[in-house]
Amino acid sequence: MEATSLETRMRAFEAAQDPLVPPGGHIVARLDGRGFTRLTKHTLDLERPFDLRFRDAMLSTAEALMRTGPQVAYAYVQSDEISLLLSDGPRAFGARLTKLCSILAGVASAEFSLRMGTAAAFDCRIVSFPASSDVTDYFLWRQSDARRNALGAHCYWALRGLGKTSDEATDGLRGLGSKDRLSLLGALGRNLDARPLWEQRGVGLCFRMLEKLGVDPRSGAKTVALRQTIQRDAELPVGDSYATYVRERIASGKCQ
Ligand SMILES: Nc1nc2c(ncn2[C@@H]2O[C@H](COP(=O)(O)OP(=O)(O)OP(=O)(O)O)[C@@H](O)[C@H]2O)c(=O)[nH]1
Ligand SMILES: [Mg+2]
Repeated sequence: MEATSLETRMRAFEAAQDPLVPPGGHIVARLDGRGFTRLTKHTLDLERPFDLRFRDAMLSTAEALMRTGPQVAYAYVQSDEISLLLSDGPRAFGARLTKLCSILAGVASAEFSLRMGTAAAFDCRIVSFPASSDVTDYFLWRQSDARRNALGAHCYWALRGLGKTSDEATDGLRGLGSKDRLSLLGALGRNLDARPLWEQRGVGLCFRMLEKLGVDPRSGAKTVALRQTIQRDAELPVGDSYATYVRERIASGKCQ
């Protein structure tokens, strides 16, 4: 077979399995650490249930993703997951879904592994939301997941601290709703309200333009250059205030 017809035939197979990001929607990418329960419990030596070095590695990973190529209007980090609202999602990497997903997962895996000094991997999924209100609901949903995870994790490690085995602690929490879990924590002398806000609310990241003052070396005139920095917000609002906060980022594509 001639080389060009072989290429045409092979390219057709590749193209048939290379879906495009749906046009016109609001694109969110969510990356999640693969097998991080094992990694955080057995491989790494971490504070439990929350660890600042782990959190900072996740935030650095989110920042690396924000600088990868696709424009990120807002990033949200909680536990081992990172959500990115892509403002040019339908266009990045020729809108090729597998290319977008694999590059984001690859960058996240590499950055986090370098930060923590051990091999770690992330998966990535892409969701296209038809309306901006769906995007707001999405981030409210992930934040409520952060709250539920934080409550569960504090209860679990409080029980472990009393000498319970992993199975006993898990069984002890099975079927307990949020109210019961809060009561349990209270009975064990722990107060979630005394913990840093980021544990229950996650951390938001967005781009901010900063003015950098300088001097033109030839004329000596004062100059102002704009520099793009990433702002981390570890004290996010909740409920309606968080919905407004997310809406502002969807509208402007950056911090307010
Ligand atoms: N010690 C510690 N563990 C953390 C921290 N943040 C997240 N984790 C753990 O990371 C794990 C994330 O869980 P999941 O993403 O649900 O589960 P997974 O094991 O990663 O499984 P898959 O995502 O399905 O591959 C949980 O076990 C959390 O307790 C932290 O700051 N400190
Ligand atoms: Mg995970």
